[in-house]
Amino acid sequence: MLNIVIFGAPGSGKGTQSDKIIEHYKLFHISTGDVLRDNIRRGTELGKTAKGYIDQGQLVPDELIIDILAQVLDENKVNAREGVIFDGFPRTIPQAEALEQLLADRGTKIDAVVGLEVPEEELIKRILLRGQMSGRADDNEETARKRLEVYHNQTSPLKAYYEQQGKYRAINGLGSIDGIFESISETLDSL
Ligand code: B4P
Repeated sequence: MLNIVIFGAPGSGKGTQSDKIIEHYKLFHISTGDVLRDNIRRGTELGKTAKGYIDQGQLVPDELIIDILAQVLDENKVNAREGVIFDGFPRTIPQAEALEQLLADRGTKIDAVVGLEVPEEELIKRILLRGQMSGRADDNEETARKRLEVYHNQTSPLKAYYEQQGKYRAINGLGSIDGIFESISETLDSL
């Protein structure tokens, strides 16, 4: 069983690389961003609450996202699967601690954290490009800069958190999508 977290700033390629990792390693994909956007599309109570935060470039509160994650883990019986890739979760230290507990309760753990490292101006460029194509409300310049600020303040401390546990694996997130995937697979195959 291989459980990994794909970690990085907004626009670093988490969703893009997750698709390739899932296909190759047959992992089960959990993207908290996708779960939230699906709820927004369906107009659920959760979606209405989440939209307010996402459109402002803020994180959805920890309690809410941790409950959602617990629900997704149980609905999909993840402890009986070959492995899971967590995409966009955890994004804060309390979320990381909760994930550790949720997995321990189910008899499993995180094996590695793949950190996609990309310079800030490239991140903004990618987000704006995606905004033009997808029309995602949070993919405009003002919100993108806010998301990056939130990332630096609340999410980036997780790098040191996982380094201390010896689980962090840095990947250069600049270059072709296939080239980056190759670096990721070399890392995962060496685990
Ligand atoms: P997410 O859906 O996770 O959005 P994201 O951080 O922008 O990453 P995403 O996966 O979509 O983008 P990617 O880097 O793949 O979260 C959205 C919002 O939901 C958050 O801001 C937050 O409000 C909320 N949320 C989600 N999880 C939460 C949590 N745990 N706690 C609290 N709130 C939470 O790709 C970006 C673009 O780059 C793509 O268009 C792609 O085509 C392009 N790209 C990828 N690789 C490339 C490459 N090598 N070269 C050039 N372009 C590339």
